[in-house]
Amino acid sequence: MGRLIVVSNRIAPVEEGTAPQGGLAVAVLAALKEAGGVWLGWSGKLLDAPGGAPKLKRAGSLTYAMLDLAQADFDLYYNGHANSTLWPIFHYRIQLAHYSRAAEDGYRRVNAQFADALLPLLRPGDRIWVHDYQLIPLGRLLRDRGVTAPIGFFLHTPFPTPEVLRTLPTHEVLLQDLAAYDVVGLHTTRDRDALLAAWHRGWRETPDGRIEIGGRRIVVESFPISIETEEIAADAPAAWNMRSAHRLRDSLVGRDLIIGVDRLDYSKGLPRRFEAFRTLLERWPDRRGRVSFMQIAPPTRGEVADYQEIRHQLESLAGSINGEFADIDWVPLRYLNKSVPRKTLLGFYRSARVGLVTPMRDGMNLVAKEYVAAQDPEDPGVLVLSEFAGAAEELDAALIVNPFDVERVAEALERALTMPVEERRDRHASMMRVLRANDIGHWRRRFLAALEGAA
Ligand code: ADQ
Repeated sequence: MGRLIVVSNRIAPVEEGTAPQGGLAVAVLAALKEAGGVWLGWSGKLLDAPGGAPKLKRAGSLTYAMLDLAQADFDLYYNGHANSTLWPIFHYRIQLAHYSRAAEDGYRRVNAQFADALLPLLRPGDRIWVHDYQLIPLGRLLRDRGVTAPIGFFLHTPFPTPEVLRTLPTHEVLLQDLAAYDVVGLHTTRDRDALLAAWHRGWRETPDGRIEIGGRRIVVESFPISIETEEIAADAPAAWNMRSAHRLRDSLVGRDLIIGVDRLDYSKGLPRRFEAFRTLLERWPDRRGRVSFMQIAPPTRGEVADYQEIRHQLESLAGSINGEFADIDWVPLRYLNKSVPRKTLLGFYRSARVGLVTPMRDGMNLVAKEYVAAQDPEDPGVLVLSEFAGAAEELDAALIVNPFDVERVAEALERALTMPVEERRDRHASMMRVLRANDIGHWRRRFLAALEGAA
């Protein structure tokens, strides 16, 4: 088995003796440690002019290759085409997409820079694993440069249906880019079907389940990403006992807690989620003073105007809900614009009677899975989950809601808050079976096996 080469927009080098933050970093590092290899990505540093070769940092059998980017290119590539065009379209928010040729040119230029940076680092026998919508053209750019190694691509976002994809003026190019990979991985069967539908009649399925397209045979499959299920379940009791979790529960003085944890992103459905909580307090007045909703949402992509707007909208909504319902000793909605350390988060999940996860669209949503894994199996909380999160395909024992139906989400909250412990245990056990069978290690091994098969 050859080395593994991982390419992602951002690279997260882990200092000796510390643990990686987040499931993806955990999965990627575990894979890289097993096989040895290289992780190439943007260093986080921006320059006035394009930087040269990536800086290399060795850690055992693993090399971090950190690429500096020019500020002007980064604006077009990351804030521009990736986050202001592809992200909204892939999340079915076509009104929010701001396509420009200049931004797309910048996106392709940076992808070419990644390809050029990778070329001298490659050795015979390597396998390449490219991550996410920022780097879709990379596979074809590597092929153009003569790379014959197996190249896999995993998309962390949803893939939109053909009519939505068509709003991207250059969708044909994107579809050709994707066809240049040996393995294309998506979160759900829905996303896989959408990609195959977008390729239209240009493909056929071979007897071994591969897809023949453009004279090549490739694997196109759903690989639902997951979490470190056992580690989270094992760490959660201690996290529940941390000072931060005690502080939180002390402040609740026996009230039920509903928790939401998301990056501040318009795809996460936060305005309607706040409205659903307001509806709960309106329709069930006896909930007033007896339940608190804590939404943790650190701002991201603050340079993109639509993100500034959603932030203002939420501040205004939170203010209006608290203004209407708060009492001298009760603040109904706690809205925190900050990130929380992972361990602390586990303690918060376990302290919450309800996990409220209502994106309008989400590739998978790992918060939903983490919330379930962190529960006390004897007295678990209830997950209220959007049908438009990829996680809903696996976690069908959650209370599944349509996030566009605010009344229905409020009803699900009321149902969750009154659910008998037997039903909570049954639903939790059923979801834990799924999360144990498909944890992050399983996800990584399945993808790498597919890539190996392509070698
Ligand atoms: P995200 O959109 O970032 O990921 P998600 O899947 O929920 O969404 O992953 C977020 C991760 O960051 C989780 O591990 C969570 O614990 C952590 N996190 C979120 N908010 C936090 C906060 N306030 N403080 C601390 N940690 C926080 C993208 C896609 C998803 C897909 C993942 C992985 O949009 O659909 O599930 O990639 O493929």
